Amino acid sequence: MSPLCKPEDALPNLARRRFVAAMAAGGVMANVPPCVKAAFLNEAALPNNALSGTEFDLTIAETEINITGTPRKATTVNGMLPAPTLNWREGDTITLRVSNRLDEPTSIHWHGILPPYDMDGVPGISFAGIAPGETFTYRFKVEQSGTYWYHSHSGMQEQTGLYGAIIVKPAAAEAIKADRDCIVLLSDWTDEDPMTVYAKLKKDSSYYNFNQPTFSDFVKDTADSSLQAAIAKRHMWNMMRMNQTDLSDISAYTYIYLLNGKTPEANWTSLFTAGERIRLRFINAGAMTFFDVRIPDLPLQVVQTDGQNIEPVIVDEFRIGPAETYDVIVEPQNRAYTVFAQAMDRTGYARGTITPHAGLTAAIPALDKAQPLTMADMMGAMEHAMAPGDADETHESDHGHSLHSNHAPDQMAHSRHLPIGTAAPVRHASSEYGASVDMRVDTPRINLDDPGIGLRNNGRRVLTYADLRTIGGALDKNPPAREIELHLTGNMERYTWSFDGLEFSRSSPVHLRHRERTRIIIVNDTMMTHPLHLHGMWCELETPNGEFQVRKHTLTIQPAQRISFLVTPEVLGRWAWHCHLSLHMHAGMMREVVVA
Ligand SMILES: [Cu+2]
Repeated sequence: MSPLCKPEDALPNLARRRFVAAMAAGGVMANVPPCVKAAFLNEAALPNNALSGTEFDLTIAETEINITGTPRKATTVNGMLPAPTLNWREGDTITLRVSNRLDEPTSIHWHGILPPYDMDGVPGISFAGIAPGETFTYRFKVEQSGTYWYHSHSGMQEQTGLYGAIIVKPAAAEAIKADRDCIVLLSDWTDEDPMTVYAKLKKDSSYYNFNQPTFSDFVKDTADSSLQAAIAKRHMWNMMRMNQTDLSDISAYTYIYLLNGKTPEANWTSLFTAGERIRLRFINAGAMTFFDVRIPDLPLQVVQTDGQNIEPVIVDEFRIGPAETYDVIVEPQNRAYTVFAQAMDRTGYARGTITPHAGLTAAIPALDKAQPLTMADMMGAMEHAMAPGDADETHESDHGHSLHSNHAPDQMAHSRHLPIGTAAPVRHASSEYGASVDMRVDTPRINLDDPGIGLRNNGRRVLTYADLRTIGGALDKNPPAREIELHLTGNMERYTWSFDGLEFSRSSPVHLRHRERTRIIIVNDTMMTHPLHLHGMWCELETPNGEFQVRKHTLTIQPAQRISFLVTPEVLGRWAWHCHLSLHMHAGMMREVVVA
């Protein structure tokens, strides 16, 4: 038996019953060999079958699987969930024949890879999509290395399982030395039809939020402060029609969180030999979930993000947004460890085990307590929190009030615990003044050293963007020739999401000039964290002082935060730019970018 295999005897009875049931159902798990070939051991401890080389045949189909005990249909590649890992080599020209056996159009986007635009796989922007029964051939030269992934860019197919890892070996020697290589692909699964989930959120954006303040919270508030302050706090949040606990749109009420396709109960397990340096390649393929990852008792040396090597930094924990990747080196002792990835809203977790001996497990930590958003999360640097004119907004006043400026009670200013960077002036586009926008931030915070809601002052060393420094610096040292400012906007009640108050369907493309260094400023005018993915070019994040920080394909932007990054579009064509929370993209937080 391969040491990568979870010995079946060690599975809890329930997990085994489910496992056996899944096998009997002839579902996805039946297609996954119970043991990964030992040949992969020194390459990647893969979640399932890996495919290597330069020619690939990928068949997309609907497959019955059983994750929770109830059979459901998943969208699979070659019958698998997660989709097979693709092992590429930098410098190779890759051919991928993708066949669609669904009864709806499909597509595959190679996330973080920079191919010619018509190979990028976004229907309506890079190509027409792949019609049912059709085979589309992708072919491009791979001119980068590192940890990436791929997923459908059609409908809800990413949520229903169409995601897998891409590992690109460098043409030269691997700079990151490790004895063992292991993919840790995190995702979220729901037995509900994702369109039903979407419809519920459209009706009630807090449908899946069970962290909402209750009467007992109110009593606790009154004990913590004065009764009047508690009433004022409730009144203020109510008045703004915001919810302090609105950390995620979708919770474990419907989601089960997966690690390499396995439920916490099924406990994905990988064996190691004591004394080894292990490279863990974390990929967040979740459709709607931020994960906070740690391995209790094991320092994490972060060495790469989004496929780009960084100066190593040691932490205990890191937050990974949808579509981001982090490569981490660990040197475990001769004992078992739990790989613990709790959802940002603390309603559930994904979990796996690394162990030197089959059958060993380590304790599973308790979920952290959910922390409420602070006023700084909502409004940035506080002083002039809401834009003048908010009171004139054309909101339906079904709550008997409208969003109003200058009503932030003074006591809220004391509730912030985070370092707040110098506020920067912002410009709100005129399109932000409309029914698509229920909140604007005038004085956003600009610091990058905030780990984010739920991770502040938790007693652990938590990674922040201020810790990430790409080795070698910026790709293009030229100063920006021009600047573009865009705001992340939304209306929680309507569950619409947009850039500058314009949903994708109402927007026109952003134009960038070929090879022109451009600074892009993003202000998050919402109270949610958004992982923003720009196709076709690297985003080189700047420090608040305008110095190069890190090169990424997906930038997570916190509530009321302003960031700036530089791009040099090297590849002509049409590209997608969107929030990687799947339903935010569907609800309009997407733009086309034209490079000409
Ligand atoms: Cu978003």
